[in-house]
Amino acid sequence: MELSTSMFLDRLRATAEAQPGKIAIEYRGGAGTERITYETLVERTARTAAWLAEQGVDPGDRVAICLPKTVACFQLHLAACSMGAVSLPLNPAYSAAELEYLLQDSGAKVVVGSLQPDWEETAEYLGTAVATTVIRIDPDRFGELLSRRAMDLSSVQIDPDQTALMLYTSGTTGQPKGACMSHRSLTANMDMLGEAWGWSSHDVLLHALPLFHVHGLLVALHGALHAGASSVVHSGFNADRTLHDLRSGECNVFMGVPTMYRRLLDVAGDEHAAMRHIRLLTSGSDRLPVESFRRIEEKFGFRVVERYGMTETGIMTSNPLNGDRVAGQVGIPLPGVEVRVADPDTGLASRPGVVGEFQTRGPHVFSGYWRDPEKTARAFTDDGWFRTGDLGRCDEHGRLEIKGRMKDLIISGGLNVYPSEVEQALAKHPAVEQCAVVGVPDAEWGESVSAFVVSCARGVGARELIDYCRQSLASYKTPKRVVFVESLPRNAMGKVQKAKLLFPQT
Ligand code: MLC
Ligand code: AMP
Repeated sequence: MELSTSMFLDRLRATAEAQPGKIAIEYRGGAGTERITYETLVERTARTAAWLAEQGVDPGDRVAICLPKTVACFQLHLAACSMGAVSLPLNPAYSAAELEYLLQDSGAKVVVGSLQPDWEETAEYLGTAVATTVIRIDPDRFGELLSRRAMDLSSVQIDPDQTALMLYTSGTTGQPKGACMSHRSLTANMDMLGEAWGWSSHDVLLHALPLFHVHGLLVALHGALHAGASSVVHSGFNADRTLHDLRSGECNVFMGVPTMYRRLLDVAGDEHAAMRHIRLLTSGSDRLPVESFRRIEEKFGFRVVERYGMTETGIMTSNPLNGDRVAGQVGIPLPGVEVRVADPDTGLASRPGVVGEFQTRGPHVFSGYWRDPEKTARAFTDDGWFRTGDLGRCDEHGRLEIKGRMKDLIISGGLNVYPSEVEQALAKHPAVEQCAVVGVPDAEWGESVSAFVVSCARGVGARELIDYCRQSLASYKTPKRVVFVESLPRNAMGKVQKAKLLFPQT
C-alpha cells in the first residue's frame, strides 16, 4: 500500500517553507480581522490535531464540524484530514432531527458545535440521542483551547485512497447519503482547477461561500490553499461588503452562486474602472441565467466563468479562462476529466446536440457512499461512469449545456433541497392528507421550495404548515409557499405528475 503524509498538508508546508510570512487566510468576522500566515496555519493544524486526539479522535474517525464560518472551521477541517481522520462539515442551520440522522449514519466520533444560545437545545438533544460526543466551543476563542503540544503530522502515514472528506448529499428517495472523497481525488480536482483557471500564489480570493459544501470548501478554499494563494474570508455573504472588497483592489478572484451575483447586481453601478484588477469571477452550483451573465458583463466588464460540478465529482467542466465563455453553457471538461452525454437507459453516447444524461469518469470522482455499496453501485454504469442525473447536450465544439435534471431536486440559492425530504416532513402534520413539493422559478432563489397540499382539516393555514416544517428542517428547505388543492394530479401508476402542478398567479 502506498502511504504518505497528508497531501493537503504537504502543499501547505511547501508554501510555508518557501514563503513563511505569506498570508493564507485573512478572516473578516464580527470580532475583527485575523491574519493567518501559511506557517501559522501549519503549526495550528498540528495543534488542532493534538486537540482532536485529546477528544478521542483516531485515524479513520469522522469529525463532524457544525460551526458558524470561522477560523476554527478551517483548522478543524485541515487537522482532521491531516491526521488521517475524516472531516465531516455540517450546516449549522440544520435542525436537531437532521443532525441526529447525519451523526448516527456517519457514526461520527465527535461533533464540534458552537456555544451560541441557538445551539444549546440542539446540543442537549444530541447529547442523549446519539453516541457521538458533543463538544461545544466558542469558535472565536478556539485558539485558547489548544495546548502548546502539537501532533507530529510528519509521521502520520495516510493511504491517498482513504477518505479525507465526507459530505452528505440527498437522493431522490430516502435519506441523505455520505459521499466519501479521498485525498487523491480531492488533490486531483485541485490540480485540474489550478491548471484550468490559472491559479497562482499571487491570487487573492474573496471567499464568501459557506464551508460545508464542495463549492466553498474545495473549489474556493482548497483551490486557494493548493496554489499558495491568499484568501480574504467573510463570515457570511453580504452583497455590499463583497462589492466593497472587490472594488478595493486587494482581491482578484471571486466565486459565487447565481443568487449572490443577482444580489451583487442589485447594488452595483458601473464597476468597469473599479474591477479592472479582477482576474477571475466564477459561478456555479446552479444555472446562471443568460440575463445575469450579460448584466454582469455590462456592469463589471467581465465575463463570468461558469462551471459545473457536484458533490460526488467536484468540478467537471468549466468555461475557458482563455477563450470563448458562452452564456448558458458550462464549458468543456477539465483536463483529465471525461464527460459523455449518454442515453440514460442504454448508456449509448448521444450525438452532438442530442440531450442525454451527463456521465463522468476520471480521478476526480468520489469513492462511494458511506457504508452503502448498493447505492454506490447504482450511481455508476456497468462500465464505470458516474451518473450525474443531469440532462444536457454537447455542441460540435465539445461544450456542454445543462438542459434539466433526471433527479427530483430543487436548487434554491445554490442549495439542494430534495422534495421527498420536505414531503416527508409535511406529511407528518395531522392535517396533511397528501402533498407534493416542487421548485417554482424564482427571481431571487432560482427556484423556490413550494408545496401543494391536500388537507383533511379545514382551518389549517399555510403559515402553520411552514412553521411545522421548520421544527424538523433547516429553514432554507421549508416551503416558501403552500397552496391547498382538492387533489393531486396522478398518472395511471398513482405517481404524482409534478409537471402539472401550477401555482395560481399572485
Ligand atoms: C438562506 N435562505 C434561503 C437560502 N439561504 N432560502 C432558500 N434558499 C437558500 N439558499 C433563507 C433562510 O432560511 C432565512 O429564512 C433567510 O433566507 C435569511 O437567511 P440567511 O442565512 O441570512 O441568508 P443569506 O445569508 O442571505 O443566504 C443566501 C445565500 C446562501 C445565497 C448567501 O443561501 C448561500 O450561501 N448559498 C450558497 C450555497 C452553496 O454554497 N452551494 C454550493 C453547493 S455545492 P428566514 O425565513 O429564516 O428569514 C454544489 C456543487 C457545485 O452545488 O457545483 O458547486
Ligand atoms: P450537489 O449535489 O449539491 O453537489 O449539487 C450538484 C448539482 O448542482 C448538479 O448535479 C447540478 O444539477 C447542479 N449544478 C452545479 N453546477 C451547475 C451549473 N453551473 N449549472 C446548472 N446546474 C449546476
